[in-house]
Amino acid sequence: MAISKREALLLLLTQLSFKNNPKCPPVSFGLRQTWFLPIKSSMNHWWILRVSSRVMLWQLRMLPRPLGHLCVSHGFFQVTNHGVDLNLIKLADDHLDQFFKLPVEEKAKVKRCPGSPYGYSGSHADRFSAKLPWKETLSFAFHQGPNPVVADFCKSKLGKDFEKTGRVYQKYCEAMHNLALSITELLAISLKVDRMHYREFFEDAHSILRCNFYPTCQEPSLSLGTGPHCDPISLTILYQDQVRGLDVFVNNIWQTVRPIQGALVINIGDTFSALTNGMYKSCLHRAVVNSQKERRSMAFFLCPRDDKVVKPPEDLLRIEGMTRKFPDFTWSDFLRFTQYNYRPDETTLQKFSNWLLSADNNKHL
Ligand SMILES: O=C(O)CCC(=O)C(=O)O
Repeated sequence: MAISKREALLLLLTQLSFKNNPKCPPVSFGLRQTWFLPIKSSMNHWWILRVSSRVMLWQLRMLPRPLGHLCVSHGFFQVTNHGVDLNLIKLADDHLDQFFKLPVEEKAKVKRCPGSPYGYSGSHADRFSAKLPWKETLSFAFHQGPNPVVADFCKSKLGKDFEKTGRVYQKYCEAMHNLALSITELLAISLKVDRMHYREFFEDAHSILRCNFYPTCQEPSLSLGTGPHCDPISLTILYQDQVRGLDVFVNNIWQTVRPIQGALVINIGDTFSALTNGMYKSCLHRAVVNSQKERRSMAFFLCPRDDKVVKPPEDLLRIEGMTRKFPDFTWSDFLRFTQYNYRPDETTLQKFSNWLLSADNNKHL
């Protein structure tokens, strides 16, 4: 990647503060005040670069460059100083236990129905007949509107005791939705397309919050919390507690995403990858378990409204001189396709495209 003299000078000046972190591929940068620039070294090692506030203006100009670079490579990064109230994140984490420590018969009141992504599931047993994940999940549907959908869900299904929990997750989803829109803006800048293009596309998003609880496991080497998969959705914002568990498959090896206090892990999903005509990658990842400590995480999945047509902006195709890699599709069709298959992986989007384009496609999944 060619860089200007000024950028080269900046890199040179700041090399002293480089922190070599080969085990941690996803890099961090802040959306406010303190910025971390991701730089990939020639040895495929990843660096976290903390840039002092004195070079703020340069950072603003430079951020989209490395951001684009890592999205082309694997699409995982961490954000600090993201503006989401850390007390809200802590509160949401605290409320996980209030639900997951309930007796099984109570949790079963919100049991996920087959085919639905919402509600409680102990190990996704309804979807998988083998290699069951070592985890429990609670998922909520979220969209902005006059009714607080998450709070209403908790209240109606779990009763009065969970009204506060519902309000916490409602606020959490609203904060994640806003952050997700800001990130789509940064991604648009990094792609040199109209800054508002993706923000407007996702403004009426119908997203999902999935809370994950991974109990300790006596035989962690024989089990996985979440098996290897790619996210079919658009963007994931993951909060993970301080227990390591998230791995990303980069450069043909599994690499741990080390938890950073206060940071959120962002990754590109298949649908956003399609919105960039495959330029930005949706990468295989998994969650491992351990015998010592329980682990908690919350994944906010940004999804387009069901009927929105997913296609890359014309500007991008023109700037990059690309031809279309995937046909137009709607999120609801893609979601249904993934539900009828095993875990989505790096081949799923292409298989879906092939299916859409195939002559015998009668559009009935
Ligand atoms: O818990 C994690 O770290 C990852 C969870 C995940 O990948 C998922 O819920 O899809």
